[in-house]
Amino acid sequence: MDHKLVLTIQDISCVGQCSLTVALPIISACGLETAILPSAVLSNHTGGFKSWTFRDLTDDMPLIEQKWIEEGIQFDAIYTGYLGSARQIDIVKHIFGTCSKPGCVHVVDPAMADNGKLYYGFDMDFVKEMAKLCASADYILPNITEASLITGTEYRETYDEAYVLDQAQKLAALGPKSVILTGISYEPSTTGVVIYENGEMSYYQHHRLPKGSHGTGDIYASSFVGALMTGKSSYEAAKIAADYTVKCIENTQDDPDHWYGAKFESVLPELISSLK
Ligand code: PXL
Repeated sequence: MDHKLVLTIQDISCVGQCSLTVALPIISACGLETAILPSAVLSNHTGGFKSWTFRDLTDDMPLIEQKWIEEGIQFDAIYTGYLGSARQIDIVKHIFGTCSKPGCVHVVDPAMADNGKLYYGFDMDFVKEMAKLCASADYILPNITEASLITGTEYRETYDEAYVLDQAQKLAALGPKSVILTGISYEPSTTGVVIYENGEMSYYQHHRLPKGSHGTGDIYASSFVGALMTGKSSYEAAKIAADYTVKCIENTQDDPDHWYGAKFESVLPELISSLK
């Protein structure tokens, strides 16, 4: 495998096992050089803690980009996660244009909502901008809440294959090469991921654990990027990432004190073996 340089753009939540503190170790563990562009620094994530600090780094982002342009630094892949504002989305689109090697893979996880609700601080203007970023990506990885917001269709807690196909087709019509829909569950005991590519939909189903964990979307997207950039197909990468995410949740579910994230670190060797 030749050496690959991956850039990931998202916040640093200092505590809470999400965004950059997940993406950097996971993608690095996959054997890929990982560069970061922090969009903000928070004391901890916004999903369940009482409060947090938020240092917005939006103004630094174009300055950092400019240095990379001057140095001729370009990336084999750019993966974006949680972004703090519509202006950051514009900056990211610009970076796609200036810092991509020819053939650079653009992966967008529109991390902004779950369980039928937008995360704290986001509104429909942000959703509109995120839809535009998805349009300029190669791979997008929304959950069903994010998909319904982006496509402007009704969010459903229970659904059938026709509903999921409709979401996937509408998302693909925006422009990405592949749509990976996460957390797709047709019956209570299982869940899975849908891969929609070249007009065809496939499904990888796996066991559903009774308790989810915060940050698993970031674990999923990071391990997907890791597997994809080590040469796996979209379907294989989607499957490897799903199996790894399940292991991370299994590794955490018996520890009630660990409510804020999933213990992904001690099962990293299993992710690495699945790439062989
Ligand atoms: O895991 C997504 C995420 C990332 N970053 C921050 C968050 C969240 C989800 O709540 O609050 C700051």
